[in-house]
Amino acid sequence: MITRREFMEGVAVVAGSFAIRPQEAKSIPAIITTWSFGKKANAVAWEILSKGGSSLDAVEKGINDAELDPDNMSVGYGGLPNEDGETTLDAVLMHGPPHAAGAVGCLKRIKTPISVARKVLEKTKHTFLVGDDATKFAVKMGFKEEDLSTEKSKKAWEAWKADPKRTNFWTHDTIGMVAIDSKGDITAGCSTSGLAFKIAGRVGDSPIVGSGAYCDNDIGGAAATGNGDVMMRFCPSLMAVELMRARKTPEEACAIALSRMTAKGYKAGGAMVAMNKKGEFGFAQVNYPDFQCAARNGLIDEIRPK
Ligand code: SD4
Repeated sequence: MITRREFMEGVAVVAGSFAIRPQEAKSIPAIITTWSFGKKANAVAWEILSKGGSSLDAVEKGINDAELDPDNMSVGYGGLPNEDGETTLDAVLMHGPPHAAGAVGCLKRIKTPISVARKVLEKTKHTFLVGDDATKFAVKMGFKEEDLSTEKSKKAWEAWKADPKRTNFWTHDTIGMVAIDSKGDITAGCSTSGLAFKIAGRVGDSPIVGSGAYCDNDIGGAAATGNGDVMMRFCPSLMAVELMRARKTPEEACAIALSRMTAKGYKAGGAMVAMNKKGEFGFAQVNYPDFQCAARNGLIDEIRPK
């Protein structure tokens, strides 16, 4: 078991961990989403949750909002491409009641990977489909094959290609979302175009169950954003949920999960959001000072830290 002292030591190396005031944050339904654009995604999810809808629908539709936004250059349509100039997408959707997940990695030419992940979850006995074959599956399921690049994403790639000192870089917009509905059912999801200008074929942490997102219907859920090549070595979303099972608060769970990376000497940037069965929120970041997240329930609709 992790002691309070170990937790404090962990936090000392985690560059910031913040709590939403507890009295405002113990109400269901509720949603917590990575990054400030999560507020807009939460509004879509809240429409569903506030009318008694399911967390599965709320997380899918909330994430679709970011995927379909051409100005969000790290998720879905308009996401920054790989080094060959092609945008490839990763997503996972995990639903608490059946403890089931669907995921797609390196998905091409489909704008809404979280919805393809939902088809994997609901229509197959599998969990994870990848690459062109995942696209073929999506087309069979009725999705339209489309060009994912926008003028903006093409220009960004051309500028990168023309730069003799080019390197790939982290974009700050992977969407990770955890929701609990009025029945108390939990869903967690994550969707991204990943590392900008990555090597073709690279799949990050986002579509990996337990890494990009995870939930246990008895305990809560968590989602992660950041340097996925490092984060996936720690399965931080699974870890955060297990820490909540061991009675850590969501905030403590996120901070401890991230401190596992620093304890091994990694300086990679990463951030997490988590929510427990009571609808309490928490989040933390390490070497990711710009990180913000957005939480919503019947009492709050806010971005933290401010
Ligand atoms: C990845 N974790 O593909 C993602 C990137 C990310 O905000 O979170 N960006 O490694």
